[in-house]
Amino acid sequence: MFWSPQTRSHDPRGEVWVGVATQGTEVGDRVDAILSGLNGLPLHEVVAGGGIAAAAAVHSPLLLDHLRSAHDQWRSGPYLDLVGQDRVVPYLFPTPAMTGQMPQHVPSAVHARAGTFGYDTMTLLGPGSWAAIEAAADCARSAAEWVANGQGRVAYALCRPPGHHATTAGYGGSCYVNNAAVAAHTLREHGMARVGVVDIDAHHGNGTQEIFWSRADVLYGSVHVDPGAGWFPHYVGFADETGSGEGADCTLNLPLGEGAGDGPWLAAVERLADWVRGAGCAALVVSLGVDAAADDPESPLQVTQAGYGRAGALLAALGLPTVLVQEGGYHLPTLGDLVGGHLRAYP
Ligand code: SP5
Ligand code: ZN
Repeated sequence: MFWSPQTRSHDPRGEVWVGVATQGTEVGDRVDAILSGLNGLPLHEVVAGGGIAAAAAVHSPLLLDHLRSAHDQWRSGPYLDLVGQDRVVPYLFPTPAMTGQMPQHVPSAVHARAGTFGYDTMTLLGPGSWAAIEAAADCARSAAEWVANGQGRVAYALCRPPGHHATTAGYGGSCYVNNAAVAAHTLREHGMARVGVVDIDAHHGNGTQEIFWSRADVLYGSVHVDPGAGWFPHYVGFADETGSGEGADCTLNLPLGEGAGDGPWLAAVERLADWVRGAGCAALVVSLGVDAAADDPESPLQVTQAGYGRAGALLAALGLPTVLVQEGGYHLPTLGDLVGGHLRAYP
């Protein structure tokens, strides 16, 4: 496993959800809850600095600049006095509804610019956020390099904050930089001809899908709760999204109805594994969210801990060099066992 203590330093403090300031769910305590389930896994050194350099291959430099600088600008702007809180939160978004066909400007005022890159009101930037974002990307990068260099076949990156909702030029869904895309890019860079990304987080990984949408060298497949039933990310993650251009048929979405448990969920994981096998992938990235678990507060799926273990066995049976990247999972009492149980299925 690859983990850095800096991943604790991001404290979003809260989320603004449908107009209400709610307690944040993507909290630093998640790190310790996960670590408690990983006793005995050897800890490898995370090389600092490579993560964001690799992220620049899959993200817009403007997004990375914004993430790096926005909180400092907020702190040195009038916001502490004016609004009385120190987290960067967008309030206005340049969607087509507002700007139509007109050219879009990137505002210099940070409370406005935040809406250019941040696409929801739940994904805040605080004083330690950038350090954690960097550390999470470094974990993914180091894990992928370790696998690509043949030092081991399976590596787990305990990334926090998570990444699969981060798009080429946007952040949201508690995600800032796409750690799974960093891992996939790294494996490609080391000559793995084709990389399959399998996303078993309860939510659709719209960011990863968008990043690789038109590419044939990285496949994206996901099982998740049906966004059409009212679940984040709402606009993306439907079964008719299959990729475009060279990436045609390189995206596979398997949305499940609310309340789906081990039976349909494992059947979908098996389909994703078969799809990756049939496509001749040379390496695998698993977006390991454990929020599909029954007692998770953020999704209505009903997967058991045994189900997460069984999913690990299905993916391990591919026999591919594999990088697992931590995504969501919010029920602190069971988080460690869910992640640990999944990882222990890999030989
Ligand atoms: C990485 C990941 O799992 N991101 C999930 C983002 C979805 N967040 C949506 C939050 C919706 C409302 N949460 C309200 C909490 C009340 N229990
Ligand atoms: Zn999730």
